[in-house]
Amino acid sequence: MFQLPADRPAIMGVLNVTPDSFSDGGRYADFDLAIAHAHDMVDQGADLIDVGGESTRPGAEPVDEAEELRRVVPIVEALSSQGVCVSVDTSKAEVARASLRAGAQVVNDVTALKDPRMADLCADAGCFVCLMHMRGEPRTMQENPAYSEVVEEVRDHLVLRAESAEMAGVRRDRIWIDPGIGFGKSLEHNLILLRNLGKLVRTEYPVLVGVSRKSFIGKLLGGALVDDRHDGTLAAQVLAQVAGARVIRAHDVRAARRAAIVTQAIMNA
Ligand code: HH2
Repeated sequence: MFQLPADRPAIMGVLNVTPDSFSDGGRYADFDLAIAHAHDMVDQGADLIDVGGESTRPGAEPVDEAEELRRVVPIVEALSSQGVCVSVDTSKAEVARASLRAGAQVVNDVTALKDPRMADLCADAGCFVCLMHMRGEPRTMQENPAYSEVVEEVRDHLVLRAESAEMAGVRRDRIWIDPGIGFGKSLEHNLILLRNLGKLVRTEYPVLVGVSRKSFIGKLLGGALVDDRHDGTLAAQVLAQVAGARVIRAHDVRAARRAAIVTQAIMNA
Protein backbone atom coordinates (compact mmCIF):
# COMPACT_ATOMS: atom_id res chain seq x y z
CA MET A 1 0.00 0.00 0.00
CA PHE A 2 1.21 3.49 -0.84
CA GLN A 3 2.64 5.58 1.99
CA LEU A 4 3.51 9.24 1.93
CA PRO A 5 7.25 9.68 2.47
CA ALA A 6 7.86 11.12 5.93
CA ASP A 7 10.94 13.14 5.04
CA ARG A 8 9.99 14.95 1.81
CA PRO A 9 6.93 15.55 -0.39
CA ALA A 10 5.83 12.72 -2.66
CA ILE A 11 6.19 13.45 -6.36
CA MET A 12 3.12 12.58 -8.43
CA GLY A 13 4.04 12.31 -12.12
CA VAL A 14 1.33 13.37 -14.58
CA LEU A 15 0.33 10.99 -17.38
CA ASN A 16 -2.48 12.37 -19.52
CA VAL A 17 -3.80 9.78 -21.96
CA THR A 18 -5.92 12.41 -23.68
CA PRO A 19 -5.82 14.10 -27.07
CA ASP A 20 -6.39 17.57 -25.60
CA SER A 21 -4.63 18.16 -22.26
CA PHE A 22 -3.14 21.61 -22.00
CA SER A 23 0.50 20.63 -21.77
CA ASP A 24 0.93 17.03 -22.95
CA GLY A 25 -2.32 16.41 -24.87
CA GLY A 26 -1.91 13.85 -27.65
CA ARG A 27 1.64 12.89 -26.68
CA TYR A 28 0.76 9.75 -24.71
CA ALA A 29 -2.52 8.66 -26.28
CA ASP A 30 -0.70 5.57 -27.64
CA PHE A 31 -0.50 2.71 -25.09
CA ASP A 32 3.20 1.89 -25.49
CA LEU A 33 4.25 5.54 -25.38
CA ALA A 34 2.16 6.10 -22.26
CA ILE A 35 3.66 3.10 -20.45
CA ALA A 36 7.19 4.09 -21.45
CA HIS A 37 6.65 7.65 -20.27
CA ALA A 38 5.30 6.45 -16.92
CA HIS A 39 8.40 4.31 -16.40
CA ASP A 40 10.63 7.24 -17.35
CA MET A 41 8.90 9.30 -14.66
CA VAL A 42 9.36 6.53 -12.09
CA ASP A 43 13.07 6.34 -12.99
CA GLN A 44 13.28 10.10 -12.53
CA GLY A 45 11.84 9.84 -9.03
CA ALA A 46 8.05 9.80 -9.25
CA ASP A 47 6.48 8.11 -6.23
CA LEU A 48 3.17 7.64 -8.02
CA ILE A 49 1.73 8.20 -11.50
CA ASP A 50 -1.52 10.10 -11.98
CA VAL A 51 -3.33 8.68 -15.01
CA GLY A 52 -5.98 10.96 -16.51
CA GLY A 53 -8.29 10.31 -19.47
CA GLU A 54 -10.26 13.56 -19.43
CA SER A 55 -8.73 17.00 -19.78
CA THR A 56 -9.85 19.48 -17.15
CA ARG A 57 -8.13 22.50 -18.70
CA PRO A 58 -10.30 25.62 -18.90
CA GLY A 59 -12.79 25.23 -21.73
CA ALA A 60 -12.35 21.44 -22.06
CA GLU A 61 -15.35 19.43 -23.21
CA PRO A 62 -16.42 16.46 -21.06
CA VAL A 63 -15.53 12.94 -22.21
CA ASP A 64 -18.09 10.14 -22.08
CA GLU A 65 -17.65 7.28 -19.67
CA ALA A 66 -17.00 4.52 -22.22
CA GLU A 67 -14.25 6.55 -23.85
CA GLU A 68 -12.61 7.46 -20.54
CA LEU A 69 -12.70 3.79 -19.46
CA ARG A 70 -11.11 2.79 -22.76
CA ARG A 71 -8.32 5.33 -22.38
CA VAL A 72 -7.51 4.81 -18.72
CA VAL A 73 -8.13 1.26 -17.49
CA PRO A 74 -5.61 -0.68 -19.63
CA ILE A 75 -2.88 1.78 -18.60
CA VAL A 76 -3.79 1.55 -14.92
CA GLU A 77 -3.82 -2.24 -15.15
CA ALA A 78 -0.47 -2.49 -16.92
CA LEU A 79 1.34 -0.05 -14.63
CA SER A 80 -0.11 -1.53 -11.45
CA SER A 81 0.89 -5.05 -12.49
CA GLN A 82 4.40 -3.71 -13.13
CA GLY A 83 4.60 -2.47 -9.55
CA VAL A 84 3.98 1.23 -10.23
CA CYS A 85 1.77 3.04 -7.73
CA VAL A 86 -1.11 4.53 -9.74
CA SER A 87 -3.49 7.34 -9.01
CA VAL A 88 -6.51 7.77 -11.30
CA ASP A 89 -7.51 11.33 -12.16
CA THR A 90 -11.26 10.99 -12.65
CA SER A 91 -14.56 12.27 -11.34
CA LYS A 92 -16.57 9.37 -12.77
CA ALA A 93 -17.53 6.59 -10.38
CA GLU A 94 -17.36 3.85 -13.01
CA VAL A 95 -13.87 4.91 -14.10
CA ALA A 96 -12.73 5.00 -10.47
CA ARG A 97 -14.32 1.60 -9.77
CA ALA A 98 -12.70 -0.09 -12.78
CA SER A 99 -9.34 1.57 -12.04
CA LEU A 100 -9.39 0.45 -8.42
CA ARG A 101 -10.12 -3.10 -9.60
CA ALA A 102 -7.21 -2.75 -12.00
CA GLY A 103 -4.91 -1.83 -9.11
CA ALA A 104 -5.07 1.96 -8.64
CA GLN A 105 -4.32 3.04 -5.08
CA VAL A 106 -5.42 6.66 -5.22
CA VAL A 107 -8.55 8.33 -6.62
CA ASN A 108 -7.76 11.92 -7.59
CA ASP A 109 -11.12 13.63 -8.06
CA VAL A 110 -11.11 17.26 -9.21
CA THR A 111 -14.76 17.51 -8.11
CA ALA A 112 -14.00 16.28 -4.55
CA LEU A 113 -16.39 13.30 -4.77
CA LYS A 114 -19.34 15.22 -6.18
CA ASP A 115 -20.79 11.95 -7.50
CA PRO A 116 -22.25 10.39 -4.35
CA ARG A 117 -21.22 6.86 -5.43
CA MET A 118 -17.56 7.89 -5.30
CA ALA A 119 -17.24 8.13 -1.52
CA ASP A 120 -18.78 4.69 -0.98
CA LEU A 121 -16.62 2.96 -3.49
CA CYS A 122 -13.45 4.66 -2.18
CA ALA A 123 -14.43 3.62 1.35
CA ASP A 124 -14.95 0.02 0.23
CA ALA A 125 -11.65 -0.06 -1.63
CA GLY A 126 -9.71 1.51 1.26
CA CYS A 127 -7.84 3.67 -1.27
CA PHE A 128 -6.40 7.16 -0.87
CA VAL A 129 -8.58 10.01 -2.09
CA CYS A 130 -7.49 13.44 -3.24
CA LEU A 131 -10.24 16.04 -2.85
CA MET A 132 -9.62 19.06 -5.07
CA HIS A 133 -11.40 22.39 -4.96
CA MET A 134 -12.98 23.60 -8.18
CA ARG A 135 -15.44 26.44 -8.64
CA GLY A 136 -17.87 25.55 -11.44
CA GLU A 137 -16.87 23.14 -14.19
CA PRO A 138 -13.92 23.15 -16.63
CA ARG A 139 -15.95 24.40 -19.61
CA THR A 140 -16.88 27.65 -17.88
CA MET A 141 -14.85 27.90 -14.66
CA GLN A 142 -12.59 30.76 -15.75
CA GLU A 143 -15.52 33.06 -16.61
CA ASN A 144 -15.11 35.67 -13.91
CA PRO A 145 -14.47 33.56 -10.78
CA ALA A 146 -15.36 35.48 -7.58
CA TYR A 147 -14.77 34.85 -3.87
CA SER A 148 -14.99 37.11 -0.86
CA GLU A 149 -12.32 35.25 1.15
CA VAL A 150 -10.74 32.80 -1.25
CA VAL A 151 -8.50 30.93 1.21
CA GLU A 152 -11.19 30.40 3.83
CA GLU A 153 -13.82 29.45 1.25
CA VAL A 154 -11.55 26.89 -0.39
CA ARG A 155 -10.40 25.47 2.94
CA ASP A 156 -13.90 25.25 4.40
CA HIS A 157 -15.26 23.57 1.28
CA LEU A 158 -12.45 20.99 1.36
CA VAL A 159 -12.94 20.26 5.06
CA LEU A 160 -16.67 19.74 4.47
CA ARG A 161 -15.95 17.37 1.59
CA ALA A 162 -13.38 15.52 3.71
CA GLU A 163 -15.86 15.17 6.56
CA SER A 164 -18.49 13.85 4.20
CA ALA A 165 -15.98 11.30 2.82
CA GLU A 166 -15.16 10.24 6.38
CA MET A 167 -18.84 9.84 7.11
CA ALA A 168 -19.09 7.49 4.11
CA GLY A 169 -16.28 5.42 5.62
CA VAL A 170 -13.10 6.77 4.01
CA ARG A 171 -10.36 6.69 6.62
CA ARG A 172 -9.15 10.11 7.68
CA ASP A 173 -5.53 9.17 7.06
CA ARG A 174 -6.38 8.31 3.45
CA ILE A 175 -7.71 11.79 2.58
CA TRP A 176 -5.63 14.47 0.86
CA ILE A 177 -6.85 17.96 0.02
CA ASP A 178 -5.86 20.25 -2.84
CA PRO A 179 -6.64 23.97 -3.43
CA GLY A 180 -7.11 23.33 -7.16
CA ILE A 181 -4.77 25.94 -8.58
CA GLY A 182 -6.28 27.27 -11.83
CA PHE A 183 -9.70 25.70 -11.33
CA GLY A 184 -12.16 28.60 -11.25
CA LYS A 185 -9.56 31.06 -9.95
CA SER A 186 -8.04 34.30 -11.19
CA LEU A 187 -4.29 34.94 -11.15
CA GLU A 188 -4.69 36.76 -7.85
CA HIS A 189 -6.75 33.95 -6.31
CA ASN A 190 -4.04 31.44 -7.23
CA LEU A 191 -1.31 33.61 -5.71
CA ILE A 192 -3.24 34.24 -2.49
CA LEU A 193 -3.98 30.52 -2.13
CA LEU A 194 -0.33 29.59 -2.57
CA ARG A 195 0.81 32.38 -0.24
CA ASN A 196 -1.60 31.10 2.43
CA LEU A 197 -1.24 27.37 1.85
CA GLY A 198 -0.42 27.02 5.55
CA LYS A 199 -4.11 27.51 6.33
CA LEU A 200 -4.87 24.31 4.40
CA VAL A 201 -1.87 22.51 5.92
CA ARG A 202 -3.19 23.31 9.39
CA THR A 203 -6.31 21.23 8.74
CA GLU A 204 -3.89 18.28 9.10
CA TYR A 205 -5.10 16.62 5.93
CA PRO A 206 -2.04 16.13 3.70
CA VAL A 207 -2.05 18.85 1.04
CA LEU A 208 -1.42 18.13 -2.64
CA VAL A 209 -0.45 21.01 -4.91
CA GLY A 210 -0.61 21.10 -8.70
CA VAL A 211 1.15 24.12 -10.15
CA SER A 212 3.03 22.41 -12.95
CA ARG A 213 3.09 24.53 -16.16
CA LYS A 214 -0.17 26.23 -15.24
CA SER A 215 -1.36 29.39 -16.90
CA PHE A 216 -0.88 31.63 -13.84
CA ILE A 217 2.87 31.06 -14.33
CA GLY A 218 2.59 31.96 -18.00
CA LYS A 219 0.76 35.16 -17.07
CA LEU A 220 3.42 36.16 -14.53
CA LEU A 221 6.16 35.53 -17.09
CA GLY A 222 4.78 37.81 -19.79
CA GLY A 223 2.74 35.18 -21.62
CA ALA A 224 5.29 32.33 -21.44
CA LEU A 225 3.97 29.28 -23.29
CA VAL A 226 3.43 25.90 -21.64
CA ASP A 227 6.91 24.56 -22.47
CA ASP A 228 8.52 27.70 -21.11
CA ARG A 229 7.09 27.58 -17.56
CA HIS A 230 9.64 25.23 -16.07
CA ASP A 231 11.50 27.64 -13.79
CA GLY A 232 8.30 29.36 -12.68
CA THR A 233 6.82 25.96 -11.84
CA LEU A 234 9.77 25.13 -9.59
CA ALA A 235 9.54 28.45 -7.77
CA ALA A 236 5.89 27.80 -6.92
CA GLN A 237 6.53 24.17 -6.02
CA VAL A 238 9.34 25.06 -3.62
CA LEU A 239 7.21 27.60 -1.77
CA ALA A 240 4.38 25.08 -1.53
CA GLN A 241 6.80 22.58 0.00
CA VAL A 242 8.08 25.13 2.50
CA ALA A 243 4.46 25.80 3.49
CA GLY A 244 3.99 22.08 4.15
CA ALA A 245 2.65 20.48 0.94
CA ARG A 246 3.00 16.69 1.11
CA VAL A 247 2.38 15.83 -2.55
CA ILE A 248 3.63 17.72 -5.61
CA ARG A 249 1.89 17.01 -8.93
CA ALA A 250 4.48 17.44 -11.68
CA HIS A 251 5.01 16.95 -15.40
CA ASP A 252 8.79 17.43 -15.17
CA VAL A 253 9.51 14.82 -12.57
CA ARG A 254 13.31 14.90 -12.52
CA ALA A 255 13.43 18.62 -11.78
CA ALA A 256 10.55 18.41 -9.31
CA ARG A 257 12.23 15.64 -7.35
CA ARG A 258 15.63 17.37 -7.31
CA ALA A 259 14.13 20.69 -6.26
CA ALA A 260 12.23 18.90 -3.49
CA ILE A 261 15.40 17.21 -2.20
CA VAL A 262 17.36 20.47 -2.02
CA THR A 263 14.43 22.34 -0.45
CA GLN A 264 13.97 19.64 2.17
CA ALA A 265 17.67 19.61 3.07
CA ILE A 266 17.53 23.35 3.73
CA MET A 267 14.30 23.00 5.71
CA ASN A 268 15.88 20.26 7.86
CA ALA A 269 19.20 22.04 8.49
N1 HH2 B 1 -4.52 19.80 -12.28
C1 HH2 B 1 -4.85 19.24 -13.47
C2 HH2 B 1 -5.47 17.98 -13.51
N2 HH2 B 1 -5.71 17.29 -12.39
N3 HH2 B 1 -5.61 17.11 -10.04
C3 HH2 B 1 -5.28 17.64 -8.85
N4 HH2 B 1 -5.51 16.97 -7.72
N5 HH2 B 1 -4.70 18.88 -8.75
C4 HH2 B 1 -4.43 19.64 -9.85
O1 HH2 B 1 -3.91 20.77 -9.70
C5 HH2 B 1 -4.75 19.11 -11.14
C6 HH2 B 1 -5.36 17.82 -11.19
C7 HH2 B 1 -4.59 19.99 -14.74
O2 HH2 B 1 -3.37 19.63 -15.29
P1 HH2 B 1 -3.12 18.54 -16.44
O3 HH2 B 1 -3.52 17.17 -15.99
O4 HH2 B 1 -1.72 18.62 -16.90
O5 HH2 B 1 -4.02 19.01 -17.66
P2 HH2 B 1 -5.43 18.56 -18.22
O6 HH2 B 1 -6.46 18.74 -17.17
O7 HH2 B 1 -5.62 19.48 -19.40
O8 HH2 B 1 -5.32 17.11 -18.64
